[in-house]
Amino acid sequence: MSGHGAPTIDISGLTEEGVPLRLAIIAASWHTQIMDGLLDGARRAAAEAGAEVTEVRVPGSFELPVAAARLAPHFDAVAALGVVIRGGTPHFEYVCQAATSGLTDVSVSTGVPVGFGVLTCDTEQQGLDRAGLPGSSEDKGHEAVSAALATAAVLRSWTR
Ligand code: DLZ
Repeated sequence: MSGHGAPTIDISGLTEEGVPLRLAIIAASWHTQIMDGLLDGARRAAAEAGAEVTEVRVPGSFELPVAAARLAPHFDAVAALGVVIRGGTPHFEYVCQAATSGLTDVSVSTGVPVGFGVLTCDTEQQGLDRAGLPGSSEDKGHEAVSAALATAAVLRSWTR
């Protein structure tokens, strides 16, 4: 999977009706430099959309789903950010699988969009390339928030 073919999501007009979307950004704490880039991008996207933001930190990506499950009912959208880098044991697969299926479950069971900003990388360089830092080719924190808020706006327009 590559970033080729990604859509441009216009989030600038999401608060036109004057009611800001409430967004929870949940961030794991591993791999600080990459995570700082993801968080910056996530905050930038939230500001562009005029969203009302709450930030929550958890220790690792494994803890993202439980935090998302508790927060989702109180927000219009959630963005989950994590950085998992492959090591020498199968631990990587278990953490990635738990985060991915856990966050999917939360999104589908609550009906609250969860933006997937969890990087699952073979190397630290792959994470740096996607972190929205100077020199990165992709900005996955911004992408995760944009996708969650754009989806929340569509759902809000259908459920008023
Ligand atoms: C244990 C662990 C390892 C080895 N690697 C990562 C990682 O690369 N990224 C990440 O977000 N978390 C990692 N963790 C921690 C787990 O997500 C979790 O916090 C612990 O297993 C405790 O439940």
